[in-house]
Amino acid sequence: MPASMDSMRRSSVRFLIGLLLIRFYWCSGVGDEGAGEVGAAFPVVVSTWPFREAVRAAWRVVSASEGGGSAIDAVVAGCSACEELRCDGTVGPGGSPDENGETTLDALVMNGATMEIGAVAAMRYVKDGIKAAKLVMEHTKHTLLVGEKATAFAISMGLPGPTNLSSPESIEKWEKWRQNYCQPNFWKNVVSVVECGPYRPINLASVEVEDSVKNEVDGNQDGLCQGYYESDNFLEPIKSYSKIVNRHNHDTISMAVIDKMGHIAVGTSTNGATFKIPGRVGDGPIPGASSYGDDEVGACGATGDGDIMMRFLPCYQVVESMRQGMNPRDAAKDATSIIARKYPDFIGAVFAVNKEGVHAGACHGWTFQYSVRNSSVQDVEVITVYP
Ligand code: SD4
Repeated sequence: MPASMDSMRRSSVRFLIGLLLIRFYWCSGVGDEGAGEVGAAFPVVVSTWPFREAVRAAWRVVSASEGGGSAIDAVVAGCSACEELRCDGTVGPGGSPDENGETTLDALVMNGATMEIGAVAAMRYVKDGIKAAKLVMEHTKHTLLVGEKATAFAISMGLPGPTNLSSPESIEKWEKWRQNYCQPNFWKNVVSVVECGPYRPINLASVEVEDSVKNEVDGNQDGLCQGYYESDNFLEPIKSYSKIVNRHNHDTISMAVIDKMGHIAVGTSTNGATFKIPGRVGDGPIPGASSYGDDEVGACGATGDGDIMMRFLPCYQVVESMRQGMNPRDAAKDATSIIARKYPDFIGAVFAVNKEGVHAGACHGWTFQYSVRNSSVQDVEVITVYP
């Protein structure tokens, strides 16, 4: 080979190696820089309330070595932990008895990569709410199953049951409530012949009422219940739900996880509102009400008076506001303010986390706490948000 050709070949090889090296350094530069940012941002777990064990359970999954678990698996692990621990007595079995003394579960899980959702509402006799929701998402084309049919589905798909979801605490709470003439409760504009119902619409003329009931109520002029309420302070009519909704009879776990790949999942699990009317479904299993997430934008979790909040889909609102460019703090504040303008007494809170892992919370009517775990903290960090 002539010397000139040999030298040309050597320079070409050097050039190619050079190119490769440049490309390698350039990639690893972006990778490092990207990884730096990404590492600070996600994986991340955010949850309503100081539910530390639930957040740790999710973190263990999503931060595991060799890639880490998926956001979905982490959300399910986190919410399941809360169900097993019966966080605050308001998640999982054994809490929030309804008017019949029964505990039922509401739960939802959402995959922010595909926008698939699975949910169960007013589910009886199965204690694994979030796992049932995941089964709906992964093994059906539906979004929401309810009541005993949700129970049958969950058991048929392998979850344990039927199980009594009451606990000594929930039964005791319910018995005390019965002794207190079933006050407070969620009825309005009704009369009752005896305490604790059955209740009838206050305008008897407009409904069909059994004769016996009608006669008894007519005999009581304004209706027994109404007079009764007015004569006694602690039995006064419920003017607003905020009287019966507070931190101790009403909260829930809503969780958002961003995994190492940047995929987002959200989940919610709750046993709903204490002394709810049987059949009531709260915001827990309603997409966009209790939680919502989209890989392209970020995620949101909510807690509070679900009967009010679900009318506004606050988490959908938060995510869509962030999509339009709002930062998480403003989006969270805006979503709670929208509700407060119509219901100044409502109690509730949301957290927002954008796809970079930046988070914030907002609340109304109570002081709210949410929990965060990412690689910039050693353990779960609890953040307090004031109204
Ligand atoms: C509900 N929002 O059923 C749920 C439960 C709760 O804070 O208390 N959330 O209304």
